[in-house]
Amino acid sequence: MGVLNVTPDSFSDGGQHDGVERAVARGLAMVAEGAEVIDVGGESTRPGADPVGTDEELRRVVPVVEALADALGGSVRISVDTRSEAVASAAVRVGATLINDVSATLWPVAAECGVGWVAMHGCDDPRTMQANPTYRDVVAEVTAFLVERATVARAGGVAEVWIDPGFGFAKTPEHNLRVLAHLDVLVDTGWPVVVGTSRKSTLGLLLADADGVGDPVPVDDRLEGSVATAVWSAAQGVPMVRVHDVDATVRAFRVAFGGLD
Ligand code: HH2
Repeated sequence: MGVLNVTPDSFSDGGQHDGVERAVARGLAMVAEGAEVIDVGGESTRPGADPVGTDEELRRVVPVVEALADALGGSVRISVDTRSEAVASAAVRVGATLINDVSATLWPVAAECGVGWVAMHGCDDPRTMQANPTYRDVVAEVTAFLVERATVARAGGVAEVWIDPGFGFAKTPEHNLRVLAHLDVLVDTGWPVVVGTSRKSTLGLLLADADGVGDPVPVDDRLEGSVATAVWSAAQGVPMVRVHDVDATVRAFRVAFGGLD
């Protein structure tokens, strides 16, 4: 899943894909690099981000999904990364077939529209989610939350349900690493898992440690961490990773998984 943020303020690619033409070009480039899903998002949910009004989010997302769907002609899926019911259903009307829902609440829209749904853990409110994340057992609690959400959605009529532990959402770096180390627990639930570690700050900390420097490495210097954690996730049985750097990830996957029969 390639990330296409059409926002001015996303933490790693904000403002880079402004305008429908530039956004579509980036989406098509990711398809050429090997992405099988393009995830279009019009609201940053980075820690501390303010919510975007529905009208503005619609204005950013819908024309891009529509133009991309036209250009792709159904060969590659489009997902819409949103917490808004209105944006999710508008995006589906113009060609999205997957609702990537960091709020884990929008399954009724997916049921009504007959599309897939990703339930992510941890994003109740980006303004406060990093204030003091506390768990007794982060892996067990995240898993229980996601299985409950998935079960409710399936019973409510969503045929295609994915679960995502929400790396970087309402979690300390230690929580993130614990979740990552125990992805097998999520995979063993039987629900298909999505993981999005790409360019996130926990990787900046790990890379700083690896480099022996004090401060987290900046967001544009986290490629190895992004690729390594994507490969790790896939090796644990995760069938979809959400990444900004599609080319590097696909190349790494070819080496890691495409070798001997
Ligand atoms: N992470 C982000 C956004 N959406 N969706 C899923 N399913 N999983 C994730 O881990 C996830 C997500 C945050 O990353 P990004 O879109 O790059 O940044 P921003 O929220 O600043 O736009």
